[in-house]
Amino acid sequence: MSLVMSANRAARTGPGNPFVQRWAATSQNDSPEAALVKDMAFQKAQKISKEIDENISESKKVLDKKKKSAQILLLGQSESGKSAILRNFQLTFAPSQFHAERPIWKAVIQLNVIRNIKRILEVLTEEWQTTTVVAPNTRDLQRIRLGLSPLLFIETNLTKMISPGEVASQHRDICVRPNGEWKSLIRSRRAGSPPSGVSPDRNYRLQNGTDPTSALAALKDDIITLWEDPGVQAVLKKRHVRLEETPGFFMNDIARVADINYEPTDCDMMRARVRTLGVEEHHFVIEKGLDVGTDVYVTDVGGARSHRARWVPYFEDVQTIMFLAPLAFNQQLEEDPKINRLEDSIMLWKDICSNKILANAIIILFFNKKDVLSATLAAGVRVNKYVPTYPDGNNVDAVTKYFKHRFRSYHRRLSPSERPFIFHQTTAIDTTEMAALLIGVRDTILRINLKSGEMI
Ligand SMILES: Nc1nc2c(ncn2[C@@H]2O[C@H](COP(=O)(O)OP(=O)(O)OP(=O)(O)O)[C@@H](O)[C@H]2O)c(=O)[nH]1
Ligand SMILES: [Mg+2]
Repeated sequence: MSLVMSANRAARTGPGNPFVQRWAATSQNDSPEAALVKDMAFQKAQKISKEIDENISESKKVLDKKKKSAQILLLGQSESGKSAILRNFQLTFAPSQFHAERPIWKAVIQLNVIRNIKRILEVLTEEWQTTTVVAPNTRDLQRIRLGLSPLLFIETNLTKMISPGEVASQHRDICVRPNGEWKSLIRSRRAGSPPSGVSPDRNYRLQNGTDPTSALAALKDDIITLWEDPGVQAVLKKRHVRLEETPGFFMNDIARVADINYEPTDCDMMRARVRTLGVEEHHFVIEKGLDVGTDVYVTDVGGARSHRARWVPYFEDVQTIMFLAPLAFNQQLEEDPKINRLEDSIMLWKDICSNKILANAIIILFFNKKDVLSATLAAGVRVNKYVPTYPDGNNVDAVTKYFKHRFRSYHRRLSPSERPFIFHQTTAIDTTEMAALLIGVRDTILRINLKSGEMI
């Protein structure tokens, strides 16, 4: 839009404009000084105009390139998996760019782990303060808690590096500055890790405790003892703390993640949790295959309720929306625990389908977090306890079929004009499954854009 405006502005002010020509033409009545001044002014105007033309031509090139590329907008509530899908896009189509970010995601995962541990210690402390019953191993656990205290210092340092300005533990999730600024900060400020293979003794590691890798390696055994202790598990259960269900949960992988030589796997990088604030525009170039060199633009948004008003300026001209709706029928929104997650997704879906600005956009629906749905149903949680209208059938296929039908009927009824209903069920942390699916999705997008007359 701004490019079109500047093009118009240039047409109005450029040297080809008759008004400019008329104004600049030297009148026969002008004195030689006046003629000179006018001539200089004309040359200046021409120079500025040439610069504007060059800028416009550059901007047009960018715009044309954007038109010929895939442009995708990711929408959905917070924690629905938008950023994880974006990372899968990178891994599938621009793997070297994705893998170059491994050290960044390592720092994020370490902070995720430390916040997991901190949460456990907080719950234990609350328990010890409010109960008079002393379990036989309480003293051992208290000793472990004391031994893990250097992690608080590491947490502060990591938070400063990843998310400057945020007070450690202000939020459960890591919140970062938009548009990759945080990644550049980590690259420039990352503390050096000990050389691979070097395994210094515990004291050495603690003295060098500002390095999260060494500190976690030194404390690994204590962290495992803490997490695997049946008493600790019982306290977490009693206090309804389901760490396994929180994003960025790595406690079951601690032996691996706290190893001195730890390098995140692709799957770890999908599971790392960073909350998106505002709107982030990502660009990458397809590195291999038939579309090598094609540009992909993906816009990722913060899904929390307070962020949604910021999506609207990005609706104009959008071709494809990927809408993520995990079937989290038994969960509440983190930002507003009175609201059921699935109900929120349905409301949002209705808003997006009926939005007139998005009338020409293709919306691809993803029921993400299939693995979580599967585990929830396997644990015996019944859908009709939360959704009274749900008929019987507590298995993934039946639940998916029911909600797919509901989402499809809103799509058909509320879309301002007819458009295809495209649906996938996904597990964004399964990189192999996602790669195959995203290649298919990319083909669908290109096919639809070609049909609608767009040059791809
Ligand atoms: N188990 C499981 N976890 C997932 C899946 N998809 C995403 N996650 C995890 O869920 C958490 C939240 O995912 P994000 O991609 O950060 O969610 P988001 O929609 O970008 O959230 P906001 O940035 O707050 O809007 C992350 O830790 C992801 O790794 C999935 O299919 N299965
Ligand atoms: Mg996000």
